[in-house]
Amino acid sequence: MIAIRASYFYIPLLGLSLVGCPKPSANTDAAKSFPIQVGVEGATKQGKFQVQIRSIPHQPPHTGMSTFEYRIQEKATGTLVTGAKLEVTPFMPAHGHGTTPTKTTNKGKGVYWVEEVALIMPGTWELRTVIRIGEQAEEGVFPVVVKE
Ligand SMILES: [Cu+2]
Repeated sequence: MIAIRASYFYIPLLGLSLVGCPKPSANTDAAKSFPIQVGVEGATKQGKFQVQIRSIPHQPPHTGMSTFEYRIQEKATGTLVTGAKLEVTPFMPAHGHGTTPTKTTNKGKGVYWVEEVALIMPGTWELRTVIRIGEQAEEGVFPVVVKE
């Protein structure tokens, strides 16, 4: 009886070892695949923009470097906002400190990437975000709970 159980136990393990570990993906645009599920969603303070935020390599993000994808729509009409400039300041209100992302890119179709965001410790952070179109600007504060 013990021998039979042992054989059931080992067969799946052998199968796994043949599959092996996935190779780490290259850091290219093509390799960046954000989750389908939205991580954080909210409106800017005056209600002009509706924002959906997703993150890689983890959602919710882990301590370390993350990339956030913003998808921005006009809240009233649902129109994708294509011509905006984003200024994102990650801030940890409980500790009074933040960090600065190094790269923000307009990817078109209402999608913007905020890359190389250093979330240096776990806990509740805010993505303090200014969305600017020409002379107009509106701020949104989007909370993110960062894991270990
Ligand atoms: Cu902190």
